[in-house]
Formats: sequence, C-alpha cells, structure tokens
Amino acid sequence: MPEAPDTQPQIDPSIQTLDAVVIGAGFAGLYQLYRLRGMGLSARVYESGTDVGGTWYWNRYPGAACDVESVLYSYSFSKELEQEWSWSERYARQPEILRYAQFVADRFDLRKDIQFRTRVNSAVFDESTDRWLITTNHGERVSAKYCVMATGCLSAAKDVDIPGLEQYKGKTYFTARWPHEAVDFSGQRVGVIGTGSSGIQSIPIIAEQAKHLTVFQRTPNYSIPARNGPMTAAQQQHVKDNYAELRTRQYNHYIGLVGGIEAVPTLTTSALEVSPEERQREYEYRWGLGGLYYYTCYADLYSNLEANETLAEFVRGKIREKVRDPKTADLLCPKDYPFGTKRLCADSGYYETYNRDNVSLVDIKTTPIETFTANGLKVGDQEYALDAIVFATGFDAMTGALFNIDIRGRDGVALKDKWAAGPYTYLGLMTAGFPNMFITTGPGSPSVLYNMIIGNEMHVNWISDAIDYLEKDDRRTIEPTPEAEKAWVDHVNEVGETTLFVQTNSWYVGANVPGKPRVILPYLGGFDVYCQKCDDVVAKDYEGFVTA
Ligand code: N01
Repeated sequence: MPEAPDTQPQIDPSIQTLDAVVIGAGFAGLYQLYRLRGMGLSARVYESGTDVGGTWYWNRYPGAACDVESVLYSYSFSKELEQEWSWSERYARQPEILRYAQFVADRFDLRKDIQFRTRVNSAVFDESTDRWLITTNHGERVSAKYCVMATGCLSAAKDVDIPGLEQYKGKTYFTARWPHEAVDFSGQRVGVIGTGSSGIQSIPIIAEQAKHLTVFQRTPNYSIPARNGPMTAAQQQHVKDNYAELRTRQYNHYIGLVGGIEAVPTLTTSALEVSPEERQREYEYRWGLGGLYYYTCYADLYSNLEANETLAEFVRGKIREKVRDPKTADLLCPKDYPFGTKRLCADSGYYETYNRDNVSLVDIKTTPIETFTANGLKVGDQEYALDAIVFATGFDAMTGALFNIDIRGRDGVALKDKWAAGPYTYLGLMTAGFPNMFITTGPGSPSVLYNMIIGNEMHVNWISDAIDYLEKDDRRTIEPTPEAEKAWVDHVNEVGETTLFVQTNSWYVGANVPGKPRVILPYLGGFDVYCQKCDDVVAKDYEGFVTA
C-alpha cells in the first residue's frame, strides 16, 4: 500500500496558475517536465509516491526486473545521458532502474518542480477560460492550460476480487505496492496468487526463503528463460559507441525488440513455410537467446493459430523437460490460448522452482478459491494455512489510473462516462471533448506492445510539439474531431481483429477486471507504422484535430 505521507506539502489556499500540470513522475512525467521547461513554460508534476520512478518505484517485489534489455529500456533524448549511465546487467533489476530514474531527475534538476506525496483528485475543464482546474488530495487547486496524464498503463493495481480477505489474520503483500523495507519469508508458509510476469519473477525468490510456498494458479503462462547476466565493460563500450545506430533500429521496428548487445533478426517468413526441422532450429535459437524474442520470430505467429501452435507446443515441451513431476508439468502448460497473446513472461528459474520439495502448485481454475479464512484460504474442501499471502494479481490496465481521477471535459462530461463502452481516443494521445488534455501511451497507441520508455518519449515529443505549435501560433486549444477519433478507434479494432490477441482473456482486452468492457486496448499495427501516422497528422497541419 502507498506510504503514509510523513510531511505534508505546503499548500497555497488560492488557485495557482501554471502553464501545465503533469500527473505522474514516472519516465513519461520526468521527460515531459524536461520538455515543458525547455519551452520556457511553467509546469508542476504531481506524484503520489515519495520519489520518482513510477512503476519502478512501486513494484519492489523480490525478483522485479525489466524483460526488455537495459540498453534499449532507457531514454534516448540525451546523448550525454546515454554516455554517462552504465547498465550493469543485460536486464536491469528494479533497484537499478529506480536509481536510473533518480539519476535522471537529479541530472536535469527536475525535482524542484515535482510535488511528491500528492494525489490528483480531479481535473475539470473550464469552458469559460479554456483551462483545466486540477485539485489534489491536500486541497490544492491549480489552473493550467495543459494537463498531461502521465499516469501509466499498469499503475492501478486490480482490487482483490476473492471474498473474505477481511477475515484473514496473516500478512498480505501486493507485488504492485511492495513495502520499502525488506520482507523476509524465512520459516513461513507463503501463498502466491497470480502467475503473470510479477508472480513468475517473484516465485523463485520467495521459494528460496519460505518454509513452504504454495502457488495458486488460475491460468498458466508461457515463460521464456531471461538469461540475464552482467554486462562486460567491452559490451557497455560497444553499445555506447553505437547508440545512434541502435536507436534508429529500435525506432523503426514494430515492437522495438532488436537486440541490445547483439542484433537479433526479425523474421518475415511464415512459420508454416519452413520445414519442421528449420522451425525447430529457429525456436531453439531463440530459446537460447532468452527473453521476448519470440515476438520477432515468424511473421504469422500472432495471426495464424496453426503457426502459433507450433511454437506453443515447442514451449510446452520445454516445460515438460524442466519440471520433474508430470502432473505439475501438465498443469504448468498453457493449453487453452495462443502463445504470447497473454503478455509473454521472461523468468529466472521459474519452472525449476516446482522441482523443490517446499513448493506446491494448486490449480484454482478447476476449483476456484472460495474464500479467505482467518488462517489462510479455502479451495473446495481444503483449507491452506498460510502465514503470508502475496497478491500478484495484476492491474486495471490502461484505463484504471485515469478513472481514479475525476476527469471532466466539455459540458462536465466525465471521462469514465465517455469511455463506458471502452476507451475512445485519437492516436491514443487525446480524446474529443477534453481539449489540451494529453495522455502518454494511452489506449489506442502501441504503448504496452512497445518499449515503455521510448514509447513514452515519442509521445512526450509529439505532445510537446503540439503545445509548442499552439503557443507559437497563439492558439488556446487543440482536441480531436469526433470523426477522426471514431475512424482511429475503428482502425485499432480492425487491426486487433486480424490478430490472435483478441481471442484471449487477458488484460490487453480488459478481460482480467470483472465488468470491464472487452476492447483491445493497445494498437497492434506496430510502433513504426504508428509513428509514421503521427508524423503525417502533424505534416497535414494536425489533421483530425481542431485548434482554436
Ligand atoms: O499481472 P497479470 P502482472 N483469482 O495480469 C491472476 C508488466 N510487467 O502484475 O490469468 C486467481 O499478468 C491472473 O490469472 P488469470 C507486464 O506487461 C512487466 O503479473 O486472470 N487468480 C494472473 O495469473 C505484465 O503483463 C514485468 O486467470 C487471479 C495473475 O493473477 C503486466 O505488467 C514485470 C485472480 C495476474 O497476472 C502485468 O503483470 C511485471 C483471482 N481472483 C509486470 N485475479 C517485466 O518487465 C488475478 N489472478 C518483467
């Protein structure tokens, strides 16, 4: 849970006036502040945490790491920063990424315009002034011409949707709100609920500490060994010497996974065009590489079920090889959805953990958790006594953090109401009726299907250019036309329908949150195509937007 504020910010009771308010001090918010300042605008960032870092501030669970290579998962806007910072491992772990965010904040002197321990309660557009009135949990009120929602795609943790938690007397932990002090599970009976990326990363480490670990699995995930390791000095230097070229390849790629230390090819052939032997060689090569490189393997893996099944079965074979008990191995094999259509995981010893004597796996798909009890939880007739329960149960993705703020646009319309049947945006950047409100990596943009730092950087650049355009031309507002927005939403849905992603119950389609409309949330047309579209819109004098 969020830290209790120990020092309250000093609040000015009058309405303050700023050019821009940015909500969230993660990687988007930090860079947005840097750009606004560079344009000579007054801006403040509001952040509910006590420090910068966003996702990497909150998700401190054991094993938390990024599964995009560190040299790719870093800002590109400053050539000096690229040279000054050195990543110690191929895949950076949470503490190092947090240190990087802190380094950036200090390096560019950003903290003086960030107000921590402050939650924005509401953002209301005032049509009489064409400005946003932003109010915080401390009662502060700010009038700003621009409001940037840098609130994150995976920042609103999903509520516990299993009954009886109030009865449970043991300790509870949430991967998305992990305590800042060290948690020691030694000698304890621990339960983990959830086997997505967060569960899969934390389970091997919790298993090493706990007396007994019980994993409650509803849906098994496909996970690939990360094969993390230290970066040598020579590798670091090589990347630094070739950063410009690496960035060019990264920007011009649909998902940005181009290989960090060494280039990894993106295939354009069909999995069904090649012989089974060649396919096997390719799958083995990528298994050996580790990480997410099956997303750049054969071109039809995510649009053709038959192609996908060749890879799914390959990975199931690996799981069966790794896990000694055939029943456990079978339970860990995903069978009822295509490979990679729930976010693929990268692990360090996940499947091997189930060979330990102190780890057991409970299938809660067949028999769901009925309730929590004073001592643990009940599955069917069986009660599991647990000293601690870890919730790795995910997020209300892409819209949850926005809906946690009372956002109202023209005519007092609430964003929540406008988006009741699913998010409606133009380019994932803006929504009609909410002038000058920008969303970084919003629904309808590639966002979570690209690299979050570079994707945010691209959005901040686009937003900053739009703001600059308004300022230089002495205009008051920009917002999409309802027609352009509808055409974009239709396009996002059409592209989604051509893929296997829409078939799977995942957070990509909102299926993990009871009652959430089922809509494909990210844009699946590829980052390169998307960037071209955004550039074209600007080149055509902000086609699809109205400015006044
Ligand atoms: O969350 P998830 P996450 N009863 O939604 C289960 C990014 N990320 O925090 O699949 C029982 O993936 C749920 O079961 P099911 C990454 O984009 C990146 O792990 O709904 N089980 C599932 O197993 C990732 O995709 C990194 O049937 C319940 C799990 O909880 C995203 O964040 C690291 C349940 C939730 O999995 C989210 O990952 C971490 C219930 N009531 C996260 N409710 C890296 O860069 C939920 N579950 C490596």
